[in-house]
Amino acid sequence: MAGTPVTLSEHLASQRAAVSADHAPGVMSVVGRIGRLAAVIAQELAHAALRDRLGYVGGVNVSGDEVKKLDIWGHETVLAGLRSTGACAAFISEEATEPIEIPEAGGAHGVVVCCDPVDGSSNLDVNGAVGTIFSVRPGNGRTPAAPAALGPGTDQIAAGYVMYGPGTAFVYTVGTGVHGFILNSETGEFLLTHPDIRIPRRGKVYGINEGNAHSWHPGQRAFVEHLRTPDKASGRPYSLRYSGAMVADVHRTLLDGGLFMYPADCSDPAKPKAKLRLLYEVAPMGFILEQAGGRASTGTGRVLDVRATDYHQRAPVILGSPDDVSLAEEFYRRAS
Ligand code: FBP
Repeated sequence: MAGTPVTLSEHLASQRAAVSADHAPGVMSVVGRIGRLAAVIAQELAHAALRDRLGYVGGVNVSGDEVKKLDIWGHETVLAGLRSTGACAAFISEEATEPIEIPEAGGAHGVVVCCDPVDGSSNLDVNGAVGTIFSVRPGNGRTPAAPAALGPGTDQIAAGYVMYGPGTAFVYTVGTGVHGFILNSETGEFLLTHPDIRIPRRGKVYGINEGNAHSWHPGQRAFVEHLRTPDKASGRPYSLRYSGAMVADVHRTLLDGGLFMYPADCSDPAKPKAKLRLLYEVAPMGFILEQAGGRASTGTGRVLDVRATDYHQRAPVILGSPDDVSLAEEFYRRAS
C-alpha cells in the first residue's frame, strides 16, 4: 500500500459532511464503534475453539434458528459497545425478539441500529467465514425509538458489514460510495484498501443454495438454468460459488461482480416464504450494492422500496452486477 494508509476513523471524519448535521455525530460514533468491536470479535473468533466458545447454547431465536454461543456473545458485545456510545437510541438484533430501547441515549438525534451480530452462524463450528451486518436509521427522538426503523430501506443513513475471513474486512457506506478496509491486527486499526468500490456491470459467478431449486419461482429456475447454459458470446456458464454466509458471498460479489441470490420458497405460490431478514441482512446489503453501482432486487422490485412492518420480517434478494440483476428480473417477468 503506497503512502500513509488512511484509518477508518480518519475516513469517517472525511465522510461526515455526507450525513445530515443532526445525525452525523450519532452515525460517526456508531460506525466507528462497530469498527473497534470488529477487532475484538475477530480476536474472539480466531480463538473460539481454544476457549470452548463453539457449539450451541440450546434454544432457538425469533427466526427459529438454533442459537450458537458466539451468536449470544456477539450480540451482547455489540449491544454493550453501542450502549457506551450514548448515540444509539434502540438496538434491533437477530438475537433479540424485541428491540432493545436505550432511552438514556441519543436524545432528539439518537439513531436506531439494526444488526446481525454473527452472520453465517452455520459456518462457526467448521471454521468457515462469518460476518457482522449493520444498518443505521435516524431515530424519531421519542421513546420507544425502535419503530423509527419500520420504513423503506431508503431511510437508512449508513450501512456496512464486517467479514471475518483470512483477513478481517470492514465495508461501509453513508450514502457517498462504498469503502473497504482491512484490519491491521497488530494495531487493531482498519486501514483503507478499497476506496470507492465499483461493482462490474456483469459478472461470471453466481451464489445461491441450489438445494432449494425445487421451491423456486419458475422465473428463478429458468434464470439459473440460463446462467448454467454454455454460451461463449455471453460468458456463460457462470461458475457457482456459495459459502453459506451472506457476508462472504456479498463481499465476493461486490469485488468481482456477479450475483448473490436467496429467493423465496414458492412451494406455495400464494404464500412465498423468504429466509433472510430485511432490516439487518437484506436492506443494508441493498444500500451497499446500490452505492457501489450494483442493484438489489426482490425479483420483482427494488429491495430498498420494501417497507418494513415487522422487526424480523424476511425478504427475497437477488443482488449484484446491475446487468445480471436486470436479467434476473426479466426472467421473473417472462415467467409471471
Ligand atoms: P444467520 O447465520 O445470521 O442466521 O444468517 C443467515 C444465513 O446464514 C446467511 O448468512 C446465509 O446466506 C444463509 O443463511 C445460508 O442459508 P442456507 O443454509 O439455507 O443456504
